[in-house]
Amino acid sequence: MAGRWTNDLDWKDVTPRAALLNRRQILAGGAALAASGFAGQAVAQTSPYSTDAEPTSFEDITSYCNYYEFGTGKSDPSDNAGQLTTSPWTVKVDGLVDNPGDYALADLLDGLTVEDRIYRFRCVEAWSAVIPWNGIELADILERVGVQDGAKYVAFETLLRPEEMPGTRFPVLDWPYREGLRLDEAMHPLTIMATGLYGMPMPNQNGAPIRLVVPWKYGFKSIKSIVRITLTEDEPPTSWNMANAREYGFYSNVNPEVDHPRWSQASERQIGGGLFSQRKPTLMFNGYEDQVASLYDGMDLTANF
Ligand SMILES: Nc1nc2c(c(=O)[nH]1)N[C@H]1C(S)=C(S)[C@@H](COP(=O)(O)O)O[C@H]1N2
Ligand SMILES: [Mo]
Repeated sequence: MAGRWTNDLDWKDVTPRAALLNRRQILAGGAALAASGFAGQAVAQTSPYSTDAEPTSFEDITSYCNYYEFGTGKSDPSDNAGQLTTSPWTVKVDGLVDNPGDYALADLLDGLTVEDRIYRFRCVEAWSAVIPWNGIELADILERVGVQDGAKYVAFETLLRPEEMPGTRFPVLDWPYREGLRLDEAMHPLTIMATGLYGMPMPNQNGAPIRLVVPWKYGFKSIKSIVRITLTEDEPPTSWNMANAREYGFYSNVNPEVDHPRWSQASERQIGGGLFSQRKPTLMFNGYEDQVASLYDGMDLTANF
């Protein structure tokens, strides 16, 4: 089988072509990628879940990153993640599931539909981007492994491999990086496991070979390079919450009305716009309010930040 995630083409080989991609080509990307033999049968249609905002350039998305396992500077991931071995890749699935096991990534994803999803992306640090992801709905993967009654949360873990991840030699966070979602958030069709962006395999610095994307939550919820998925009854511990519970809640839904203790969340700076680009207002649930607000009916979003 020839799924996109099994492709061993290095993203660096295709950067010049990527830099030329414009939005029309992204939308026509299905045909173009199929013609290039790149993406097998799994190339998608334009999704109703996609924004029509102009995507941030490939160059900006791949050079301004947060991936603390490779260092805390914005260019550390692009400088240091090239050495990460992403194949073979095994994902452990455990906890309250019918089919637990250590899955080769290609087996876990085999036959599932890879969709193009152009999503707004908002970091808790108040920068933002528009990213054309390629990914599989997490719900499809969870259905495959069989969620058992009693499961209420999904926990995720990132690879911890100090030989290849220089940042993990420092106790910046309690490694491995851990994140979690409530099961209904995980099952929401906006929630994807991304295997690529701009129609290319996921660049290492953006979380190769597979990372979570939850577009209505602050970016740190979108955990990279996932090696473990656990279905649990109790809310799982999460890295940023463990590091500073006062500043980083479990939910971390984008909310312009609830400020971070050290800065306002009312507006954001879109990356790639240059030093003097204007800030724009941050939207409730990052603009996904119509789709996700009902998940939080009756919840106090200030207390459950
Ligand atoms: N494993 C891991 N996942 C991570 C991070 C990290 O440091 N380690 N940073 C998070 C943060 S703070 C953000 S904003 C996004 C950044 O994703 P990007 O670099 O692809 O834009 O990844 C998130 N996922
Ligand atoms: Mo972030």
